[in-house]
Parts: sequence; structure tokens; C-alpha cells
Amino acid sequence: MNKQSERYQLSELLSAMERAGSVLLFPHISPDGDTIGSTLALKMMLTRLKKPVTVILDDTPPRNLSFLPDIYSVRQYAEAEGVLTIAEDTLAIAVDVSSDERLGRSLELFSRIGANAQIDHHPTNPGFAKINLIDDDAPASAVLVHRLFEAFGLPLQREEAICLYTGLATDTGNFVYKNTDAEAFSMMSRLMEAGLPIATYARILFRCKEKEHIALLGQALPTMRYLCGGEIAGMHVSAAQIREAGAVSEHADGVVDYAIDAAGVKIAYFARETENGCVRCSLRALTPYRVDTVAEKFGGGGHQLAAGCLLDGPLDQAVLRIEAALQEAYLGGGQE
Ligand SMILES: [Mn+2]
Repeated sequence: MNKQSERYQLSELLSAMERAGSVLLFPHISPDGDTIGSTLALKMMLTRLKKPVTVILDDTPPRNLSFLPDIYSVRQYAEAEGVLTIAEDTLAIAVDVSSDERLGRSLELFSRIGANAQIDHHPTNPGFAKINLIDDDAPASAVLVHRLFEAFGLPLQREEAICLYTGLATDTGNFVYKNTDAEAFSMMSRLMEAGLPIATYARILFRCKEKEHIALLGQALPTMRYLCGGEIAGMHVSAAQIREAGAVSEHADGVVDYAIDAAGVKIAYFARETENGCVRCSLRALTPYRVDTVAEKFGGGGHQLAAGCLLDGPLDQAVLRIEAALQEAYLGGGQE
């Protein structure tokens, strides 16, 4: 991509990186594989360009990404803030951060730095940094970081390939979402040439599940019920069942997929009771149906095909309310 625009300031970013005496990198809160993988690859690149780099995150790095090279160098905002020295020539770069509030408390630090930039691919990004490198069409921020490697003429090293792969593969759902494009595969070709051990990392990212997740799934699957002639499906678990599975919030990730992946299902939910008696719902839809409008009715949000919301308990009442709202969306045919 050669186009230079207000949202895609490649040459400005390259010269800011060259000018910088040191760099602070900022992934987003509730971090995912793309924000962390892209940030770590960028850190490795800047280190090769002889820049001192610190990664600041207002959250804990997710345990399922603990395999990533150099993840333990990520510093938590609460500990780093106050001991960091910020110089005149420090450059701040937000990575995969769709809006500035996704920086959490680090936003204060990010805004305080005179030279700030961002690398992102969310269409909703307002362009909050002074230098923006945003490409709405890129399947992952990792693709943009890969373009920077190419712009600097740096051949990829194995650890950088592992980090970039993690970003690209997670944001494309292992290369099956419709954002997957030709550039994703040409980039994969470069990553393979750099020595990416794909079987090892694909297994870690997409096959291995924690035992608590399997146990939670065991509690959820027997509750599966179908509505509207089998086109809506949903499951629910109580707080007691979650405790019995030894599961915490992150173990619920992916449970809802078993409902939306049942043949013929167009809209799905997974409801789980929290310790304080509320009910967290994950919602999924297949085009042309949508669940973001359903989530919004309950004060939640998300994307057309994947959204979430929090309802008041008790669990059985909440399940009935979410089912009624989903049936309404189903009957509307997603035309809202
Ligand atoms: Mn991303």
C-alpha cells in the first residue's frame, strides 16, 4: 500500500522512529494476540534500530500468550508510571488501539508525550494520535508492523515472525474470517522463510485448551437449547457450575462457538452467572443477522456478528429475556 493520507502517514512515522531517542509502546487493555504480538515485533524491530524500548500495558498480559518471546518485558502501567524517564526525544506508539480510552490509565502518559503515534486497523479509529498509520482494510495490526519491517529493509528474524504470526493468525481466526486477504498470505510466506515453526504455534493458539475450559464446556453443553426451528441456540451456566469447573472468566472464551457452530443455527448466546448474581451474555450471529443491536438494548455492545452484554439476575429470568430479544432480532431478519 503506497497511499499516503491523513490516516496513513507512513513516511512521517518512519522518520519519527528514526529521530526518536527512545520509544514507549502501548498495547490496548484486555489485550489480545494482535496487540501483544504486534507490539513485541515492533519492540524487536526498534531494538535492532538501536532504540531503547519499553512496553507499557495497563493490564496483565494474558496467560494464553505467555509463550510469546519477550512477553515478560511488558511492564504494567501501575508499576512503570513514576519510574519512567521521558525525554524530549521520546516517541510513544499505540498499537492496535481502536480509541484512546482503550489505553486505560496509560492514556495520561501517552498524551503527555509530545511525539505520539499509532498503528491500527480498526475502521472506527478516530485517528487520535499526532501521527496515524491506520489501514481499515488490513486484517491485523501485525500486517502494518510487517510493512514497517519492509520499509526499513529489515529481514525478519524467527522470534519476530512468531510475534507477527500470532497477531495475524488470531485476528483472522486462523485465516478463515473474511478479512483474510492476499497480503496475509504473502506475509505468511515471509514469516515461513524466517523460520516460523507453524505447527507448534498453530497448536498453541488454536488447539490447546485449558482443562478448566473443557470442564466448563462440560457444564454448558447439556444446557443447549434450540428455538425458532433450530435457528437460535443457547447455553447457560450458574456461578456454582463455574466454580465446580474451577473456571474463571477467560475459560468462557469460545464456549459460545459450540452454539453458533451447530448446523442450521443463525443466532447464538452463552449466558453465565457471575459471582455477584449478574448474568454475562456472549452473543453471536451469522450474516445477515446481527446481535450488536441486541447487546445495546441491555447496555452492552460489540460488532454485528459478535457482541456481549450484562443482565441482572436471576439466571433463569435473564436467559428468558435474552432469548426473547434474540427471537425479536431473528424475526426482524437482521434488517434493523
Ligand atoms: Mn487487531
